[in-house]
Amino acid sequence: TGERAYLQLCKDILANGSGRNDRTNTGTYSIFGYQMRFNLKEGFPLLTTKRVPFKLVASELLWFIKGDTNIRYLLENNNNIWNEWAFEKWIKSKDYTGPEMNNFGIRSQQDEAFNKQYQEQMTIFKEKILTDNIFAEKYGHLGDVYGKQWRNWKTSQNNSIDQLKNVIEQIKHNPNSRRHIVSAWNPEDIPNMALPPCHTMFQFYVADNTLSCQLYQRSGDVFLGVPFNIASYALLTHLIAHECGLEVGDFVHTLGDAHIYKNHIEQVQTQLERDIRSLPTLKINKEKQSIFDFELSDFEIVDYNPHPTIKAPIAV
Ligand code: UFP
Repeated sequence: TGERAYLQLCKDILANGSGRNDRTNTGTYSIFGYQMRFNLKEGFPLLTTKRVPFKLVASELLWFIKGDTNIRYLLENNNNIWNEWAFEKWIKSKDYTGPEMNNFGIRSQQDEAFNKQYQEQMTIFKEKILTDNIFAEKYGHLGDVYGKQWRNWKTSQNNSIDQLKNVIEQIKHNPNSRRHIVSAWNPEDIPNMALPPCHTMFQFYVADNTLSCQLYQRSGDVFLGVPFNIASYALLTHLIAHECGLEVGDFVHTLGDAHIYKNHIEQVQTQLERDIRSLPTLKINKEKQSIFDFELSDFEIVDYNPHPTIKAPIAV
């Protein structure tokens, strides 16, 4: 199964990864170029060797699909995965007057007193994003990240391109096309993004009434990010197949820099000791057709009985 391929990726990195320093100063073991294949007919690829939070995957994907780039929607859905990136912009702004928060990612892990201050400031920040419209407009945006590029790519002529809508139309009307591509990598906009897109571009492929998807991910945090990314693109493939009246085929996950952070090694080892269980299945509300109409309550994961969550610090 695909999960075996994921665990093999972890083993390969531990065995052969180069020790490299990285932007976050955490340090990684990394390899370059790797491919995993998940047959979506075998079940929904949420890892079973640790719990992967499907609700967070789904609300983030709906946020991309809406073309939204403001963390407010995520917070309204109790999704905290992008907070650090928005918070970073806030603490660097001239409006921020709280205690100095430089390098909060690393320092909050090393210094308990600092961590307490950081948690306090983060709580205040989240509350303001949720309740203060003007503040949310100013500090909730992450820049021209995924949602913007997928739904509203700005052209040099000042038009906008809805890549997601276009690709769905093409899948429906010209399924054999070899050009079913959505790109989040917009070189001109990179300087305006909180984080340059990790999942850089994806392509669809239709054969025998079946929809497959391949993702090129330039950079993958294999312990924390990648399990999430797998589930997200599997869900996207299901939704588009649903709208187009196609079966689901494979999700092919191609990675550029595939790395395990040095402070995730023990967690990975714990996970590798666990046995793989049977995959859950995804149920989608059949009353709805268009990918643009779905809400969180339209999806359900059934028969998911994973091993417990494994906690690990995120590198910011
Ligand atoms: N990362 C992922 N998946 C994602 C995402 C981020 O693995 O969906 F948004 C990780 C990869 C890397 C870090 O560890 O976040 C991004 O850092 P950089 O831009 O330096 O590659």
